[in-house]
Amino acid sequence: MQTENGTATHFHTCPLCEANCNLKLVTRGREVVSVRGDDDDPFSHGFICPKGPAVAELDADPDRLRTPMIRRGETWHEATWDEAFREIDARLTKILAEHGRNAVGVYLGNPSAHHVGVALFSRAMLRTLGSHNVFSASTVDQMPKQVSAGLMFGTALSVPVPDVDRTDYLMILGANPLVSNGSLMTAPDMKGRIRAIRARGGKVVVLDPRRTRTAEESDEHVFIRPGTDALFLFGVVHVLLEEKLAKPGTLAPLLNGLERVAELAREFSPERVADACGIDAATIRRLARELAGAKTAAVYARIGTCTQEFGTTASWLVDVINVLTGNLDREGGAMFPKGAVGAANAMGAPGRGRGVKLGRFRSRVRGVPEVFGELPVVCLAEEIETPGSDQIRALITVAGNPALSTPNGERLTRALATLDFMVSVDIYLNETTRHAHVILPGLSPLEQSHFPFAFTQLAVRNFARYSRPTFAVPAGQVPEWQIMLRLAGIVAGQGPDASIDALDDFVFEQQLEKAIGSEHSPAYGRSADDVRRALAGRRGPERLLDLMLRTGPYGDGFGARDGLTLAQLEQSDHAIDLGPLAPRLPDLLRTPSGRIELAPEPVVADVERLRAKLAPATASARPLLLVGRRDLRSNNSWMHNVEALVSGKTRCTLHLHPEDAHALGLGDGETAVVRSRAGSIEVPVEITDGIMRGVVSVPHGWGHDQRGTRLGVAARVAGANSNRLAEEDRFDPVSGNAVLNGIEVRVERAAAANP
Ligand SMILES: Nc1nc2c(c(=O)[nH]1)N[C@H]1C(S)=C(S)[C@@H](COP(=O)(O)OP(=O)(O)OC[C@H]3O[C@@H](n4cnc5c(=O)[nH]c(N)nc54)[C@H](O)[C@@H]3O)O[C@H]1N2
Ligand SMILES: Nc1nc2c(c(=O)[nH]1)N[C@H]1C(S)=C(S)[C@@H](COP(=O)(O)OP(=O)(O)OC[C@H]3O[C@@H](n4cnc5c(=O)[nH]c(N)nc54)[C@H](O)[C@@H]3O)O[C@H]1N2
Ligand code: SF4
Ligand SMILES: [Mo]
Repeated sequence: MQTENGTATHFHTCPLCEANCNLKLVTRGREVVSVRGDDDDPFSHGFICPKGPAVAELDADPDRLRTPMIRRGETWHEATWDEAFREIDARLTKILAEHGRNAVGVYLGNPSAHHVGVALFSRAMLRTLGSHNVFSASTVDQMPKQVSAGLMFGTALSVPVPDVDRTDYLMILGANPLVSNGSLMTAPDMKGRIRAIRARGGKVVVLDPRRTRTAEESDEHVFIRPGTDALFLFGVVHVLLEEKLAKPGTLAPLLNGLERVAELAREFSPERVADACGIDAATIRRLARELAGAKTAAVYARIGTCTQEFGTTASWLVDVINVLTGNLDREGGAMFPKGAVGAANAMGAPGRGRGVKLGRFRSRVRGVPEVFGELPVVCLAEEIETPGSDQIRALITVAGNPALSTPNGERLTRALATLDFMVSVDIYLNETTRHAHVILPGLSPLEQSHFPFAFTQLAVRNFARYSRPTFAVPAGQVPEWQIMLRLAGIVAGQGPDASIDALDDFVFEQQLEKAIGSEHSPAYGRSADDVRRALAGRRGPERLLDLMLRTGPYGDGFGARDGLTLAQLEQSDHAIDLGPLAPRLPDLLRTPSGRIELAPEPVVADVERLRAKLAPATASARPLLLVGRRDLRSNNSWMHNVEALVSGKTRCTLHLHPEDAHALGLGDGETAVVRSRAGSIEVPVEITDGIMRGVVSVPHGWGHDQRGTRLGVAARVAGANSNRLAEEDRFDPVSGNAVLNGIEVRVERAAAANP
């Protein structure tokens, strides 16, 4: 929409976090004049956080890379795309020829999940490469939840989300959605939603070792000792069964393994877990009764319960409780969204499937099992360092900063420096990409289209929204889906100039076969030629998206019925509302049994390890435990180069309880050294009673003081990398997920800084 003063209005989904707010942008030429929330969007209703407007500064950031870069020694040179791809081809092809596929590793970072082009086309690159050494940010994040959901319901994204807009009781563990804006729960404006629960007479309870902003908005906050959620949740299960409060109702005929759960829960009485959790038994019993007694209730848990010692067990127990209280799949409980595209639980035969298989291969050095086709990132450094066949000699990183975001950042940093060759697809020269030999820059978010590919499968209300690019792709830049395909061409041995069109067609044809081949597809029976013709004007992500939308659960089946098409979404500046969550059982299940596996074998087998936690510990023998936290103006490691977000108070501080500070002789603002088995960092102390005694907190994603980066703003507010304290030998054995919370640390005054 163009106006007389030369400005234009555009709408674009904010790509920064899972909330997927719609932004209303006013532009003049290539400049963004203002960014606001889109009041007319039926999904985000005008909500944005302070990071939304920062998309404009990210777009304008002079440090953001716009040209491919090649490094010779310590010096970076700007290169043409052809030069960059020729360099990659020459060096990767040689390594592949001499050492085989596993010699090339890949790391996919978090933003790859927020970019439809990367999300759809990185798979082609990975499949063509065929390396076992694929890693991602998922194993420093949500993998435990995906494993537990996969085992219980049959696909890795069958993750129940709390029906926040209708629930009467919400229990939140290890999540701070007022600051993070929610994860595995796409729900803009959680503050408004929590207030609404309370306004309609409901209750919100938060269990967290910190009194978070979410806790402050809630009815009750309970401090919980890090890493003990599985014990607490077992305590709740114990009470539900012992006091005969469990009432799975209509779910009962769908359950396998209820007896096994009851057996396991027997020894985890509230009285036995209380001490370890730091929560008295009476409180655990009361919370269990409240959950059972509420008209509707949902238990929701996130990062704090995933990135810890018992990540899968805790994630599993959350849904066991949702089942036992009869709240799974019912309005106001924990429900399954129905994603508009790509939802494996909405495709193929309903009600039964192949389920998930884990551990189909193992990492070379430590023998850690694979999860959903990738290896845990805690194994990355050793796979680079350890000589032998299948040693990683070359690495491709895509939208990731593992040097800051994964355990033992110092060791990984050293390992990256030893690689024979490294390519990074990224928008910054940062702590990770400085080790690359070639950097291929992605685009500004405003120069590309957007579709919340994974997140329509995780939203608290079903919706679809497509954003056209606000700005055209600048001359001489390349969309990331094409970068993925050119890399695919190289690893396929087709050289640096393989035809993008041919590769794009190849990816499309494979998807086409899947999309119309199943008798359950709404487009079943359409000829491939009809579909090709219908999509003739489209290429790349848009062609795939249109195909997936139209053959998805809301799609028009290419004329078979009334339904969604990409053309419809393109015509709408705002989201298309697809209604409140609706019950989906039993059709959603893809387990081989066609039932909910309430006691999946790999999870049950790990309960033994949890039992060891029941042994009483004396308070004095309890070490300080480190947890993380997030700041509203931060986004993992990579939005720290935006002045508007990092100005003001120092954010990378050590939260310390006043009594712990007193015992350690540390004052507010003094510099502390924090040490773990992996390493040490120095951070300023911030004394606060908002943290549990015996627990300290440092946010992750900082540590921008490393040489050879191009982050003018971030380097001034460097902070320290908390992941130098995270230990690469501690992970949740079921999912391979790293332990980032509940790390034993020692804290003392820094000698140099405070003589
Ligand atoms: N201690 C501790 N560590 C944690 C966590 C924690 O809670 N505590 N949280 C973990 C979690 S949840 C996550 S998701 C991970 C994140 O781990 P990573 O994904 O490895 O790290 P990010 O900080 O998200 O880095 C994103 C990278 O993508 C680049 N980038 C941004 N936009 C684009 C784009 O459009 N295209 C391309 N090609 N690149 C882009 C950025 O420059 C940056 O290099 O960190 C984890 N690490
Ligand atoms: N502002 C901002 N927003 C973000 C991000 C960001 O970096 N900054 N990152 C995005 C990403 S990638 C993700 S995955 C999401 C994550 O979103 P959330 O899961 O909401 O993550 P956090 O805000 O880190 O909240 C985790 C909470 O767990 C608590 N905790 C730590 N250990 C334990 C424990 O053992 N038990 C319990 N019960 N609690 C514990 C911490 O104190 C913290 O309050 O946020 C996303 N949104
Ligand atoms: S909450 Fe903030 S960062 Fe997340 S999508 Fe909305 S505006 Fe963007
Ligand atoms: Mo994440």
